[in-house]
Amino acid sequence: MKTLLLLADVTQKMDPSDYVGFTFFVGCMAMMAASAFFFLSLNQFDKKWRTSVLVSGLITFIAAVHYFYMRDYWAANMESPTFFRYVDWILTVPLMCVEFYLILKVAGAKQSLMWKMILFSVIMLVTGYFGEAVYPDQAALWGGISGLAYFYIVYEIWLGSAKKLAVEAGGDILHAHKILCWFVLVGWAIYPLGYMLGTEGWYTSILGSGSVDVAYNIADAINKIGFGLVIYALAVKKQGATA
Ligand SMILES: *C/C=C(C)/C=C/C=C(C)/C=C/C1=C(C)CCCC1(C)C
Repeated sequence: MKTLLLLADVTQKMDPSDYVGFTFFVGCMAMMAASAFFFLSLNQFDKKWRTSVLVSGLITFIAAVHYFYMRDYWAANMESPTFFRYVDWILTVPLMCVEFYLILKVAGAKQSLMWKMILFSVIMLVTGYFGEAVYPDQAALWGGISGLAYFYIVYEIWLGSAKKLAVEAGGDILHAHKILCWFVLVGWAIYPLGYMLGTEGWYTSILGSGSVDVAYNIADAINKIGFGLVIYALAVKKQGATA
């Protein structure tokens, strides 16, 4: 009964012009549908590719659960759910690094590559959280440090050892790796842009202010679902080749 009343409360408060709340709702449904899609497809893959598709599903599923929390937090407080946002990212971004490792394993990728990428992704997110939530008057500084860690990840996959492994693997894997590289370079770049819209720094006079949540929600849909679909398509292709 209490839950029902709470839900009724939240529903009543939804304002038709609340486009931020709208993107949180769509985010919940999109992440949930994508998770169902990845999980229900698992049976068609053999063991080698099942793990990769399973991780795609875990990424969207973890995001779906956080989106339900973020949607309600937004509806109740009309304030960015920064805490839930970063908990989601600290779980899902390292899993995306694991995806790079999993598809490059055929070319002999070592676990050290995976841990290096995970470490830099954690540095990127922890420093970003400091700038957004803990020391907002030093947002530009923390965002800059976060950006360096981001560039390291970009370097590693575009030019570093991950790139070399992808070239060695060749074929479908190289092709998928390239698409994932574009996701990280372009799709992930939406996040620092959203960060700059939502915090104060040297960039504020150039960019102005805007909804950090709309930017993050659009970026999450592109990067989590799109990224997962690239892995799924690769698994389907490889499966066709071996079956
Ligand atoms: C599913 C969630 C993903 C792929 C989140 C990615 C987040 C980033 C690439 C965040 C990057 C940031 C910077 C590069 C600088 C400013 C602070 C951040 C954390 C927004």
